[in-house]
Amino acid sequence: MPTTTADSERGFCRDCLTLQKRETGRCYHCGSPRATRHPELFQLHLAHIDCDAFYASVEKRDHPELKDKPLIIGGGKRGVVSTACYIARIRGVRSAMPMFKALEACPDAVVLKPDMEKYVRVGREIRSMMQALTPLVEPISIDEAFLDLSGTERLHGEPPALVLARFALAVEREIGVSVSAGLSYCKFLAKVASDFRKPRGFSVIGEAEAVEFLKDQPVSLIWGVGRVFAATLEQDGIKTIGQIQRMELNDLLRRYSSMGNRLYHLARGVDERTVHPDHAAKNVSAETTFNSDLSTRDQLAPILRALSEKVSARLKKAEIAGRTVVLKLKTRDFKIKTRNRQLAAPTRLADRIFETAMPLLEKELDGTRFRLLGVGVHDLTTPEKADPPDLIDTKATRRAKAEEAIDILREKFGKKAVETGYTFGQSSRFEPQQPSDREDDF
Ligand code: DCP
Ligand code: MG
Repeated sequence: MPTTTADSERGFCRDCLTLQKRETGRCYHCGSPRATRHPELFQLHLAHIDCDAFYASVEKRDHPELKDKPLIIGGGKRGVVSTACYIARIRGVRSAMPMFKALEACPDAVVLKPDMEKYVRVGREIRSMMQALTPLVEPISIDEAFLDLSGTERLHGEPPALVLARFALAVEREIGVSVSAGLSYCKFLAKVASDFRKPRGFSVIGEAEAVEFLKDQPVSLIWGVGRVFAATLEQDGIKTIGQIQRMELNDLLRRYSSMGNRLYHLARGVDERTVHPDHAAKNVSAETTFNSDLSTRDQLAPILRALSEKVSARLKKAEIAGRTVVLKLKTRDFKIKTRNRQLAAPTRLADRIFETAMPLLEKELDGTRFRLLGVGVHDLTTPEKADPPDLIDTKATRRAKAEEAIDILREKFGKKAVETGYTFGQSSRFEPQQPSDREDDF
């Protein structure tokens, strides 16, 4: 369906996919209120798709009698909410909320235990539908992915926006769950857009409006600005992205080093990251810069332990595992050292990551003062073959079992409920001052 400039000003209907001829609120063809209009609608190519209330949507599909009921997935061994349907969310239920609180907010909710195997299967079905649209699909988690649809217009006979809307309808019809899509010219804003009008959302952020759109948004919208870094920025008087837009690059670099660079560019809607197909990231890593330089085992080991736990948590959440453990150090004079070791089998356990990285760290402890420590896992793969029982080191198997038990307790009572010997009582001391991210390459 070739499009013209005139078409692009009119948009299309997300229900019948008819191009809109008039500037009316409803679709002139089917009367649906879901008509989408945007001046750049037919030029944009970068999409982010995220399923709506994913686990709950899958369960509602399989239990139609629950369609209009508040539904919570969680409980059982897990003491927290994994997700809640949008009806339960209106009543205040949120992911990661303790189950008793969720039931206080919504006593009539139906609670189902998660069926991970099923969700992984459905997630894969949706992923293969994405891969039929473009080879450039980058899964981020079980229910979300980036898609680069540039250059697919000839294949599909229509621009990316329509491909995306058609895809959303197909997932509803063929899989039975709904998705929200964001369309933009870069990853950062595509992801922001997909979160904009959930559920069944379709939001567009064009290049011409990006800076203006970002101006009044909170800094936490910026990819990589977590709770801790947002607090640092707030202490410095920076709350909105507009304030960052008015700052010089040099000033941001001086204040926040490499993160300053990211703030500067993303605040202006400049994001050059491309879509990497097949796996979510080349590696999963976490790092922290210290308030003052550190050099001893006693100082560094607990930090390495905490970082290993962070990496492990991300691997577990993303349903991936990795075969190579990488240690990163930055010396006082900014020299970066990386050391790595390959494992016999992929891992996603904090204990294995830590036990592998610790000897690498010990070799570097010769009095050198370090300003940064990081740990990461490379050579990512699916988790099926991860962490087999260790026949040689039976202690490692016992520790792996203990870690599983700790994971369950943490989900039940919160992250800090169980601290290991290494991290006990130190959590607040090594909160990263520079947010680290799984897409940081090292
Ligand atoms: N999940 C979980 N624990 C969390 C967050 C999420 O177990 N703290 C699981 C359940 C979700 C799934 O991951 O269904 C996908 O996570 P999302 O953050 O995309 O949340 P939902 O898809 O549930 O809701 P939304 O419509 O906000 O995307
Ligand atoms: Mg989701």
